[in-house]
Amino acid sequence: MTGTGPLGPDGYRRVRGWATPAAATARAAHLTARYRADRTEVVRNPHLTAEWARHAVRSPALLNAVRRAIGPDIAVENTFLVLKWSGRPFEVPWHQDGINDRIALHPRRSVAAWLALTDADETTGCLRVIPGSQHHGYLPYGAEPDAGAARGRALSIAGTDPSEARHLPTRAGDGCLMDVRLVHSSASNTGAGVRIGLNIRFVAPDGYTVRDGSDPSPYPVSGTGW
Ligand SMILES: O=C(O)CCC(=O)C(=O)O
Repeated sequence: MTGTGPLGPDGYRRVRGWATPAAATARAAHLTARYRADRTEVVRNPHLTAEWARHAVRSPALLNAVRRAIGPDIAVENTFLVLKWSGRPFEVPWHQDGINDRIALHPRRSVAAWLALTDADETTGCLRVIPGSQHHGYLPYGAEPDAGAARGRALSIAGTDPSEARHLPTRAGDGCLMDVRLVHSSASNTGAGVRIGLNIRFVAPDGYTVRDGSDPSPYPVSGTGW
């Protein structure tokens, strides 16, 4: 499916204040203490196990922005927390969030979110996006055998031109929404301190097609259409 989509011509929008900077930073400090010993890089579906993540996916500032994009009935399709440790190679390759071997998200009925728990900039591995890339629809992808911690999940898109990329430096407590077709990536953290972000896929009731027969079990966060 091609076309501009629910987030305008660039394919992404900033989200301000899903948490206060102090609250986001305090949560990041807890997570850093918890995961530092084994340098955990990806925690899958924390919204199913951790109160702070259940709270984050329901943040009013975030849900209001998601409602504007896809309507009032919203569920979380999945989440994962990404921790990029300073000096440790972990690059997320160019990919689109809305398509993989398991599921296809419908671009006008789903949206991806990235929430910063720490400040993120070019040196610590903030998001990089190709503005407008959603216009091309879903692109052919391949498995990325050695793709950092998205390990086993990451996809790469051949032919992405990094010179078209825009970095999205983001303060702790802010974030962004992305069209599920937007091509994006993030580099390794070569700066000081850990960089932590929560990735969320939001769907409307008719916002996805399961491709492999698995059970999608969406987690409702808004509306009555579930
Ligand atoms: O947290 C990051 O650096 C980006 C991860 C990402 O783009 C994704 O998992 O889809």
